[in-house]
Amino acid sequence: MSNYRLGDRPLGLVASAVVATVLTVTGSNVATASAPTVAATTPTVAGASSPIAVNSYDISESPVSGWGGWAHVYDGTIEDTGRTTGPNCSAVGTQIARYTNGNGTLNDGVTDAANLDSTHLLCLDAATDGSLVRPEITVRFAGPVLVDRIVIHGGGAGLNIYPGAIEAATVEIGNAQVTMTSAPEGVPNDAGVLRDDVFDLTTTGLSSIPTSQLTIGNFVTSFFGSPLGQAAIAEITVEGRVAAVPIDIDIRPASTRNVIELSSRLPLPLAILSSGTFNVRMINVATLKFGAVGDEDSLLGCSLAPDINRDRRPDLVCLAAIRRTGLAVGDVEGVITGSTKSGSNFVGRDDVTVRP
Ligand SMILES: [Ca+2]
Ligand SMILES: [Ca+2]
Ligand SMILES: [Ca+2]
Repeated sequence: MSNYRLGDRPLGLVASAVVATVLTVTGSNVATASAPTVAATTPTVAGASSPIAVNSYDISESPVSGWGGWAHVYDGTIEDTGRTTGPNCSAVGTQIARYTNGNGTLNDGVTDAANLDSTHLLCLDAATDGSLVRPEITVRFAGPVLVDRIVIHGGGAGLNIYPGAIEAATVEIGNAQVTMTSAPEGVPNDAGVLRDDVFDLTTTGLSSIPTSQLTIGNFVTSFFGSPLGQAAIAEITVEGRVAAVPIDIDIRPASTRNVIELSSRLPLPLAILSSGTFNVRMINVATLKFGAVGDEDSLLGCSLAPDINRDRRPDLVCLAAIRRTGLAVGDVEGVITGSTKSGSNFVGRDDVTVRP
């Protein structure tokens, strides 16, 4: 434990910390580095949580690469905030920059770099101007998703205390913010602290908000209970589900009242309507579910229909067994869900009046 000198805020702690790719920030306050290869993983299983590719990220305030002997790369815009790291961060006078619209160390697929290169060290303490450095990291996705889990990988750099030091943070999705503690995960660092920090959003309302980006900030870090004004992040990975795209449906196409009589033995007709952005020919019919919440196995069959709503686009008409829909007196809408042949999820809703 003598390697961990908390009192004097050690630098990288690895003597051979060679800064492989140091971004040089010039008088124009903008610098770039070569683009890393980003592995794109797109979930295909409806309803199951799987990796979501991070397509770009921002960091609102961060010391530039090379701070404390830690190096990172970033191919977006790096602007000088005019502030520098203060006496409570390990390297006084290092420029604090704003990173926007790029890819780099935090999404290059390398989660456990064995040295200080490829790990981004953040400052969480006061700048030389006396006010706190408050890094907020925004990660973006290719399309709307429901985020279940965020993993902040601390990296594998030996003999240092920063990987896994995050204890809590505030996660923001849409207009909602939740401050939560993280769960330790992964392999231990040399101090015995698990290197990764996991934020499980499934216990919050955040995982039900479709979003193309999230922001994480207000980081709280510690080392065995002592405050620690820095955080090492080698990678941020996200797991979640592709959010369903809304489509138009028409329950009982011949009627605007959409009365459903639970005692009726007749099948309930409903139409899935094409639009300028959705073609019913792309539907994987085997995935369709319809009922009170949209996961009911109630459909007896579907067939492509001539144009139901007279917009010159083909529609799909399905018949549902009412008793299998889960609909009950008092319900006010019916929901259909499904996937296209290419794996995109969709959801359609229409008003209903349910009678005994
Ligand atoms: Ca990485
Ligand atoms: Ca109708
Ligand atoms: Ca139509």
